[in-house]
Amino acid sequence: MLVVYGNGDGIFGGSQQLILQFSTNNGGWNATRHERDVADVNGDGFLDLVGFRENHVNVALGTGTGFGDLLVTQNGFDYAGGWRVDVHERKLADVNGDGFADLVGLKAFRRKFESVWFTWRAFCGSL
Ligand SMILES: [Ca+2]
Ligand SMILES: [Ca+2]
Repeated sequence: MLVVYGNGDGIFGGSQQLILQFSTNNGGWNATRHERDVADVNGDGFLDLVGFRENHVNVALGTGTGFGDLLVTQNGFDYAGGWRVDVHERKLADVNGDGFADLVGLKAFRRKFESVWFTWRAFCGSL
């Protein structure tokens, strides 16, 4: 994953690779099957990487200068669970206002709005 930091005046610097995972060559990510997004899932103010994989959701916590190891944080919302990049919407947003990004999904064929209150501490203890 590449990041280009902004200078605050609309000018961006050079790109930096902050993590090797979350790519086709490192982890087998496939853009037609696996959606990737950024959100602050643990409420520390740093954006984290979130990837919807074949059988689970991966998160790599952001540090401001890089990312930690990939964590498996959620079963479901994944390809095996019927979620398709070209059909279903998956978003990250703080739905319940607790400061932690939640997983929000829309499966059009079911006409049902699904969401998971992403309670980070419940998944990961006292990180
Ligand atoms: Ca974070
Ligand atoms: Ca939340």
